[in-house]
Amino acid sequence: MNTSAASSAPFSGRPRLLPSIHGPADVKALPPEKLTQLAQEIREEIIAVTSRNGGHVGPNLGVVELTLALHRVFTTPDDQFVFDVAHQGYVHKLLTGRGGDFFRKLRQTDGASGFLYRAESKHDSFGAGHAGTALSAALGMATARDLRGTHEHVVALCGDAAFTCGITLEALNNVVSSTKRLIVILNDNEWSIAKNVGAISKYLNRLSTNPTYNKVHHDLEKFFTGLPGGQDMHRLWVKWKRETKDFFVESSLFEKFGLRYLGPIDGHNLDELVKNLEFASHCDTPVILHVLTKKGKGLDAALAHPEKFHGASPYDPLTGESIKPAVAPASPPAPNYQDVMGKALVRFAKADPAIVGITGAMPSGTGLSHLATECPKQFFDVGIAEEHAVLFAAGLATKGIKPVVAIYSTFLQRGYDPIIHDVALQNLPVTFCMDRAGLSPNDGPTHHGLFDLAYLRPVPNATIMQPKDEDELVDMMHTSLQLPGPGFIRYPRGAGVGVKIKTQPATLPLGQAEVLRQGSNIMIWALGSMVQDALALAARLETEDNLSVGVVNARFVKPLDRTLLLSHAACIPLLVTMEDHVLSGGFGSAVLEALQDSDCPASVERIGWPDTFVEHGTSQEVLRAAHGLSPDAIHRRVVDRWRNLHAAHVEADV
Ligand SMILES: Cc1ncc(C[n+]2csc(CCOP(=O)(O)OP(=O)(O)O)c2C)c(N)n1
Repeated sequence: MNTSAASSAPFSGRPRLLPSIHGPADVKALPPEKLTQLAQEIREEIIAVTSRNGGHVGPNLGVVELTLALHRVFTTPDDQFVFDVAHQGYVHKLLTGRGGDFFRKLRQTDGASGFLYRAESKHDSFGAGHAGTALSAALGMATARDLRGTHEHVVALCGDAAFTCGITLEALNNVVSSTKRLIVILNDNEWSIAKNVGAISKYLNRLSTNPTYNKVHHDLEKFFTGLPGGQDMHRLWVKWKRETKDFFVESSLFEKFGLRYLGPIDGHNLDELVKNLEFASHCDTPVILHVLTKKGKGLDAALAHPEKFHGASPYDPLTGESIKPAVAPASPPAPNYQDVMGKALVRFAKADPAIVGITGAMPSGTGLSHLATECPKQFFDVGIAEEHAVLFAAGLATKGIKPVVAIYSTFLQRGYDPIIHDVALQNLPVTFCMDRAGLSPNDGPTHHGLFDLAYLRPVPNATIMQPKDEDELVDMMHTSLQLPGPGFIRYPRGAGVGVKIKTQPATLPLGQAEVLRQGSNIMIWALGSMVQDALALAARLETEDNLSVGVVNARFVKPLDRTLLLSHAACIPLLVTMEDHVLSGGFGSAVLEALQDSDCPASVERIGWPDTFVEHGTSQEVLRAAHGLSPDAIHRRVVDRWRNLHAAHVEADV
């Protein structure tokens, strides 16, 4: 099947099967000999759709047989599958009535989400987008089943990198004390987004490749379960192993946690998968099936470049090359914020060996791969372990190391307690680079970085900044690295503005905003990525509405430039705040609080995201329009507010 792009050659001429799969019952009804053809059609569909829309190519191509086997043995929605991250749920979607046009609009407005959602289908028993949640959630569901006295199966599907998450290990620690019936699938493809890291990953590798363990274990397992009263004999064997302290046959780590270990199992062999899942479904102890899969199976480019094809932008399925825009841009595209951050960190780290970078399994996504290549000793990938990343940084900082923790805004939510309890309370100098602050349009609500200001603003000792462009990002990193306590820098996904980056970064005066344009009717206080929009809005208000509009680049959310703010409030009739963040607790809230605290009555129009989870969508523009944040909608709101204000003033005068 490893043709360049899963060609249908072996089955050409046969009627296609996928269009007749409308739900799990159709999968079950298919004769076994047709499953290989169905698997191939699924791969073709995934490649066709992701090559156009982008998406999680490798993870899904790797679980085609596994998902088919799950639907052959179990029956959703009665039985429940909990997918970790849920980025590998495309096959499940195709088998549960979400194929056709809905799937072809994957990650687009009105199309299938790239993750699983309870609201999208009754076959999605639990939603996700962040890693490491499946085992805990599944354990909760299994325990609820036991409490309610029902009998459905609960299956947790976890990637090998999920076992680098503390939550997974916390759940593992609780399995046997919570339930007797839980099926855990360890989908081991040896990759996180990058190559999986850490001791557990090495252990899994030993477990799957140690021929002695496998052979002896497998043969004995087969022998005991094959005896009359197999389950009882198996129990005896497990007991004997425990009592002989694994002297003859080493137990897997999972057996030490009380789970029965089955494997390793070839994750592309449907018969073997079905047999093992059927066996697991009859076990009266929690079971873990160690399934070996190939990330990207069926697409040569994905097999050759697992990291790129973990989550890919649109690509040519034959060459694997990313698809460039049809019309070449007039000027070279601006670099991505992540690369600017990564390259700046290399410069800082080369100049100061005390500077280190920490990522939670996302070296490329955060731009830290530059540091990994250039200064490997100053680079740490701690796995999907954001809580640990923050604490690890705190520990480093106590010894004079200057850690830069690069974590997406949404994933830093995992590190909240150590941010308060360990970093901020002890006022430790740790710099946080929070990429993807703002929307992550195709990914949706699990990935939008819309809450970080609200969760960081109340934290004492925190300095919070957002740059207006990539040059200011470097200035902010430089500034943060000199702070006595924690500095948080948020910036959006994607390309910068295209400005030149100074050779020598500037130290920004703490808590000082920058006036970019003067105005006497309206002053727009814009944060970071909204500064360009604010400048465009100001120009439009001037030309179309004859208003004098100024723009401030706020730079700091905390400490806020109160002096400048109060001076504006004293003489400018309308203030507008603009931020790529929810309104609750965000930048506009900080402005309102500052004005209120100074008893300064001012009219403020706040522009930001509403109090709702923003769905996935085709683009920023589409989602902004859907939530009243398109440039036209913002312009209308500001003009309306100005007119109302003006009308109120006139009324007051008469
Ligand atoms: C809390 C959190 N941190 C980081 C990520 C980004 N992320 C998405 S998938 C992934 C790797 C998952 O690897 P694994 O569980 O082994 O599944 P695979 O993709 O290999 O099938 C990471 C790090 C995330 N989704 N959630």
